[in-house]
Amino acid sequence: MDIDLVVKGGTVVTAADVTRCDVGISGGRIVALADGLTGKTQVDATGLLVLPGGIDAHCHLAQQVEPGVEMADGFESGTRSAACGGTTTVISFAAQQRGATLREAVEEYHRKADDSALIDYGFHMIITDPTPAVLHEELPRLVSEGYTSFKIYMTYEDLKLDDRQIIECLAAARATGARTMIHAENSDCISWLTEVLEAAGQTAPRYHASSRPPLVEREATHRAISLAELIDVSVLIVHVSGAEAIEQIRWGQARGLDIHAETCPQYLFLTADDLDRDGFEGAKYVCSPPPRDAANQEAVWTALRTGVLDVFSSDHAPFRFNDPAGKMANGVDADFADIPNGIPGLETRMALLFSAGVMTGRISLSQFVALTSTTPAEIYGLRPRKGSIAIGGDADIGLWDPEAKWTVSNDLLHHAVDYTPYEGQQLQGRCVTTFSRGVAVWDDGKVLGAPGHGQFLRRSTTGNMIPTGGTR
Ligand code: DUC
Ligand code: ZN
Ligand code: ZN
Repeated sequence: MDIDLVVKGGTVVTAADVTRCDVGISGGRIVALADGLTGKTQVDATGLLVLPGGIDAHCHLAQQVEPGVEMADGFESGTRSAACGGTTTVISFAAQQRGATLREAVEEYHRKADDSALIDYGFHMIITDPTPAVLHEELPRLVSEGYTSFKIYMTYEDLKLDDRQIIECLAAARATGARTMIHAENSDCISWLTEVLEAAGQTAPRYHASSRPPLVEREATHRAISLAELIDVSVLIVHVSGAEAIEQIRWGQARGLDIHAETCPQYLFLTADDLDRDGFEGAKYVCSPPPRDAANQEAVWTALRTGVLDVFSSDHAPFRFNDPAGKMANGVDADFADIPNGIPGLETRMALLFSAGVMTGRISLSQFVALTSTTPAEIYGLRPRKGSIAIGGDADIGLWDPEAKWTVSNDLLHHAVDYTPYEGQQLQGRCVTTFSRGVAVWDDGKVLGAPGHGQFLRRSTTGNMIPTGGTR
């Protein structure tokens, strides 16, 4: 067999197996898994782990937010940063403006991404205006074109849907096979708590956490799961922050409902104390739901280990700190409610979980692969092309050095944000080479990828009815 490239002598890890073998790559695909392969070129992977490229299924790039505020990363810097951290696919968002169509959103985000991305990408739609035309005419067409998932919000004035609208969206998801991601926080609780805190003069960044306590997330998570049960459709709860929401997810799963759930690095590595750093520093950690405390971090670890949480994404929402278009949009003593929500994390996502999860024995190597690549590929309709090291699949591969010790510093990262919330974290394990469809895009500390290499991914539907068959 004529093989273009052989990755030789590494330990190949999938969600099921850990095996010593060579990986043969031709035409951007994996064509052979065996010992003793030869090819036109070869890469020595002795002592390295050969992992499926990461799939970051939740990241915001070039997303329009409020007037005067800008995301630091578009598709070029965002995907560059992702690639340097071992990620080879991002699923970002195409956000519908109220009064506009989903089609307009998708076209707008294609214009932003198509010649810019260094790695492959897809879009989840964000539905903010679920009119009958949007749900019954546009959505089925877009799903058939490969936009097979959408996110809906239970909070944020310009994004949130009421229960009736959520029900309509879930029914449309069931009819089209689309996957629904839900941002579960109770909007009215947040606005009431925010008013109470502001009236008491409690406006520093640390009160962001007080305005969105765990019960706000717990109530909305329960409601989202109950509405999914009503419609008999699977849902995925995004960015789960701690024990109370996890209890609700476990409850839904134990009822036999097909509930998927995602968490993110901020809920393992940050706490509400970070929001209380000196001066305006706490603004660097403002994201929603907010980081909780050490006990909640442990609950998130347990839920990752036991499979209650099955997807690990970054929720990269990049705002520069020292910037009037970023965290300082409303000044350096802004009310917590006026600080743009979101933190960066595309490049550090996998290394943080690898170090604190795999190297400590909290999760196995195969669980790491499942959480960061295989399960998101499955849930979001990218299998069998993405998410594993398998013959016929894309040669999206990260070579990881499990011995590499390093300290996270923003100087080492490739995003366009001027800080990382993980500054100073000491890690073991690092992606040293990333291949996107057989092309090295990151190697030995150098970016080799080029904008425009990334391809748009049309995704399939994956079956989203819960196992009750509508009999409840
Ligand atoms: N919360 C979100 O829901 N999205 C982006 C960032 C954030 O903090
Ligand atoms: Zn969200
Ligand atoms: Zn998000």
